[in-house]
Amino acid sequence: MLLGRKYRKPIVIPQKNVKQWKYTTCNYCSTGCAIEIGVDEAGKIVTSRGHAGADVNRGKLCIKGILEHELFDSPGRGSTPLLREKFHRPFKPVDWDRALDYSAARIRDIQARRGRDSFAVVSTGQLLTEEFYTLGKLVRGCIGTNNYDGNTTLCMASAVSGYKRSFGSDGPPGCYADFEHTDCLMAFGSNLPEQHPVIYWRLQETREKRRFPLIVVDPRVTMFAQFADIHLPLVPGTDCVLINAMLHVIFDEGLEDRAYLLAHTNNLNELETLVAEYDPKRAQKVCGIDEDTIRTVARLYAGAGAAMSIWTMGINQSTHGSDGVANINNLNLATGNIGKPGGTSLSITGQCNAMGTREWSSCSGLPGYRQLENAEHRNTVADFWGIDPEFLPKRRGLTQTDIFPAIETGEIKGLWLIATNPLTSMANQPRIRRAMEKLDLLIVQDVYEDVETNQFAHVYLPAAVWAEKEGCHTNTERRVNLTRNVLPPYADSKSDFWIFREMARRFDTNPGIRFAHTPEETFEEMKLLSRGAGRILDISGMSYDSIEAARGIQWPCSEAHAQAWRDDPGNLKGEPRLYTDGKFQTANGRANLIAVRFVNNNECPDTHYPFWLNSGRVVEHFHTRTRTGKIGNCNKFSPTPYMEINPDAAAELGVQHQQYVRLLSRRGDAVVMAQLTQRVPRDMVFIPFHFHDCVNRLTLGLLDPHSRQPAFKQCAVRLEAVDQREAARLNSERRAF
Ligand SMILES: Nc1nc2c(c(=O)[nH]1)N[C@H]1C(S)=C(S)[C@@H](COP(=O)(O)OP(=O)(O)OC[C@H]3O[C@@H](n4cnc5c(=O)[nH]c(N)nc54)[C@H](O)[C@@H]3O)O[C@H]1N2
Ligand SMILES: Nc1nc2c(c(=O)[nH]1)N[C@H]1C(S)=C(S)[C@@H](COP(=O)(O)OP(=O)(O)OC[C@H]3O[C@@H](n4cnc5c(=O)[nH]c(N)nc54)[C@H](O)[C@@H]3O)O[C@H]1N2
Ligand code: SF4
Ligand SMILES: [Mo]
Repeated sequence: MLLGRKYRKPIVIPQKNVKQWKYTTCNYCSTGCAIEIGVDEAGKIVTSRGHAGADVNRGKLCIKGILEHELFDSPGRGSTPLLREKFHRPFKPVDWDRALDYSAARIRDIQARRGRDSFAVVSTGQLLTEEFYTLGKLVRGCIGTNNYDGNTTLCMASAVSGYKRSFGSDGPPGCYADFEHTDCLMAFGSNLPEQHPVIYWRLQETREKRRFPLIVVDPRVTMFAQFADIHLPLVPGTDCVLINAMLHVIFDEGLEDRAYLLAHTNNLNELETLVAEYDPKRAQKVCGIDEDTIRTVARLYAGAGAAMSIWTMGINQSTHGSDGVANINNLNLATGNIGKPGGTSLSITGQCNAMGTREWSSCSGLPGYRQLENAEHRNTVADFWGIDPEFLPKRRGLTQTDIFPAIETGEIKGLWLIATNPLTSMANQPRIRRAMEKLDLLIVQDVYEDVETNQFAHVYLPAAVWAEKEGCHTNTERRVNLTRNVLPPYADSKSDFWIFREMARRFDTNPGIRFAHTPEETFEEMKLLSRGAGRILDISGMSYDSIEAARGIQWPCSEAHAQAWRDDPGNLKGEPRLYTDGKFQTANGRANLIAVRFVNNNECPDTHYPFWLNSGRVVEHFHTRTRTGKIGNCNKFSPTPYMEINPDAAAELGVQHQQYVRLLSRRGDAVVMAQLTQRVPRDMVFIPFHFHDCVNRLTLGLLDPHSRQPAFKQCAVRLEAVDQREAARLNSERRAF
């Protein structure tokens, strides 16, 4: 055998013959990486690369982004609209006119018989911003139902609610560059290296140059926890107790930034009085983190020159989601860490354009962070759209998690699902299935015909995906970035933008309403709605060309910013941070401190169901796998539904590594493969939610009272042995791509 360097074959990167690189933004997670798609002489897509000049990713991509261009012609794509009168009959292919005429007629019929709100619309965080705006205009201005929401209720609702309660407005105040300035970073319920790999890389890069403490709060020993200086494996659902105890120490030891608190906040007394009750000695018994560690972490955080918090679903998806967010904001306000470099409270967003839907879709309000409850806002938007202000509802309608129960009760008869797959992604799947069976009309608008929810559809509308379309996303740090149209839609699928405009033509409710012809014209229209004194969500200084030239621009970005670029063309940027002057969007301009009392209202393990059921994600897959499940190299790494279980718990139950196990909850059962690992404590199992007929057959999904977001991560299950051959058979019958 020949050994040694000189005998090794050199690595050769095959020549891809790229003729042109086209500019896009990744369509998976909210990191917002800029991707260039390589097209050859014949116009065929041959490869992708991260854009080296984009500040977000600086040339990097994760596995999903690198392979994303493979999805354009992946199996299961919808090629033509489909129609059937009853969902158990076979679908028939129809042309677009027939599908849209039928849909519009049925919507009008349901609304005529049962009232406008008996038809509901549930969208997503995965369309382009211009599409969100157009959908909002269609739903609010033409169809006129108030039961209109997005899957962001499963995802970001608690962050939105917490931001609004604390700061008077949605909008994450920080940015990735804060990593370069912070002296202490605390991450709550986020597994950054797997779920936002490129944000993690940005963080890691700064930590290699300059050490500062990284504290990770997660009941699991995630990859993030393994890289942390301090890992706090708290009892699920008790983050508020931990934070209250930290605040107790901070006030008790006089470590707070009293000058900031007195100048810029409301309710200081209430907060101080409440946290006085949360002595670490008592708190440790609830949150499972010992008193000394709580004190150490509190002192580290308050003592750092600048400290920042980030969080994701471990906080949001809880019955204390909104309170958790408000309490993280409390911690940052108390230590003077808002709106300063390295001092911030930064919610890490989920989907690629979950921010875009919050900003522009009119789901929970009106475009540009306007509110239905505010008469002036209703008038402005109605006037701008050319509709009667009285046509707009005066308060928000049902959230996604309340729409499904309203289908059960018969209050809602028709549903339009756009780019979301609730049959797999919502808690308590048996109940969701029963609700769907009850619908008189279900319209599913998705890129994939084989999306599970389509089982119950009457109309299927095939949508174009990602760079088959053109438009913007907003990422976690408020950066608006562009996807250029690279290729035409697959087969006879159409862009969501086209579908919304065509649907609008079929409603003559408000004859004055007009829809722009292209996404770029739509963006120009949105700019007009975004400008104005005191508006933080200002994009009026941006244009498609300037966004591409800057590889993404953060809002607020006003006409004054645009003028600054004209004077100094190298300087294309918006504002990296919000609230730098300590002025907030509340009535008196001060941030609200919110005293958060902990009530243990979760489904906790007991003698019948002794394990916590925790759920989340793995790096290779995205959500319900409609996309990544079709991409060979993503699927290969994680093909099987599995659970993490602690080896000691497994030994006690006689469960072997890679054996199949049945899990039971009060809702249903699921069969998964056991992966023995110390990542989870002895009383917990963790299951990625990517697989159909799996974890969401078990989850309960109790709702947060403020945000209506489900507690996906705190449920109780027990384990049972299962016949291995039967389980293997069941498993191979699952959808395999
Ligand atoms: N690869 C990949 N990346 C993704 C996605 C994907 O599907 N795949 N989805 C995107 C989307 S939409 C989202 S929302 C984000 C989600 O991103 P993350 O929130 O980072 O991911 P999750 O795995 O859902 O949950 C994070 C952690 O919360 C922990 N946790 C559970 N209960 C608690 C608790 O009570 N307290 C605390 N502090 N932690 C707890 C879990 O153990 C888990 O490790 O990822 C985005 N990025
Ligand atoms: N147990 C458990 N459940 C969870 C979670 C958890 O942590 N645990 N996390 C929750 C979270 S945070 C989220 S965000 C949700 C996600 O839940 P879903 O939104 O239901 O999941 P996706 O698989 O992303 O569904 C998006 C659908 O949109 C389609 N699509 C993609 N791009 C386009 C497009 O451009 N146009 C159209 N029309 N369709 C498109 C895709 O094919 C896919 O079918 O799941 C939630 N469910
Ligand atoms: S980190 Fe997120 S945005 Fe970046 S390539 Fe991966 S999935 Fe796409
Ligand atoms: Mo999400």
